[in-house]
Amino acid sequence: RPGGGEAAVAQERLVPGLTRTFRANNARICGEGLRRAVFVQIRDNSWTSWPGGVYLSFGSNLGDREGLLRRAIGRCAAHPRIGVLRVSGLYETAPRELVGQPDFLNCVAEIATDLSPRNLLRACAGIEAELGRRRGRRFGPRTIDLDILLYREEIIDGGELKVPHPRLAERRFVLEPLCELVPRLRIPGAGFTVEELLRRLEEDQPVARIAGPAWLMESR
Ligand code: PH2
Ligand code: MG
Ligand code: MG
Repeated sequence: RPGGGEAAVAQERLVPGLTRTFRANNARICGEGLRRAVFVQIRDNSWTSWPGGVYLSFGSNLGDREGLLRRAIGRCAAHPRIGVLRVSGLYETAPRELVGQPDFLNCVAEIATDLSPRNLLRACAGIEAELGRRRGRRFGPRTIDLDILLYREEIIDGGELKVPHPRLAERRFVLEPLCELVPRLRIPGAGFTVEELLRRLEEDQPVARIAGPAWLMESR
């Protein structure tokens, strides 16, 4: 049976909703090192583990932006097949691709899950819908957006699902928070690490880190 009690305690404090999920599943986070995972007790003496290494991006530029990000991460943590391992700081970012809309708040989280990429995409869409997202124009303003950035080492080129996220390498609002979590992770198919991609961005893309990872437990 894995240790990681301390990490689990830290995560319970970090992520609202995690306590409930984890007590219910009797799960433990095995925190240190690179291969982070969530261990879930499925019967009294049977454990399974969900590997981490799956990264989601969260964005909002309408309504209570911070509250919506908080609730989206809480919903992920409360999902019976998702554990939230780590969350980046909070970034206020100028809109990209479609300018002339309000500034976004963005962050990135590492999750552990046994959902397939396709089912994870469905879970993300479900959370967006629960939080009242209505589909508007492409790249336009939205109350809440959950995107799969990376699914471990997988490269997927399906119709509605492309992983790694196809615009990840051009977006400072994604690379900055991701770099907080995994600077030296090599993006599958790109040949560059997160840190290197960030250095290669030359255009001006205003992003401001307005809070560290503790933003999630602070009520501001
Ligand atoms: N999302 C978009 C389009 N443009 N710009 C910023 N700064 N942050 C976003 O999350 C974002 C965007 C489409 O999903
Ligand atoms: Mg998006
Ligand atoms: Mg999206």
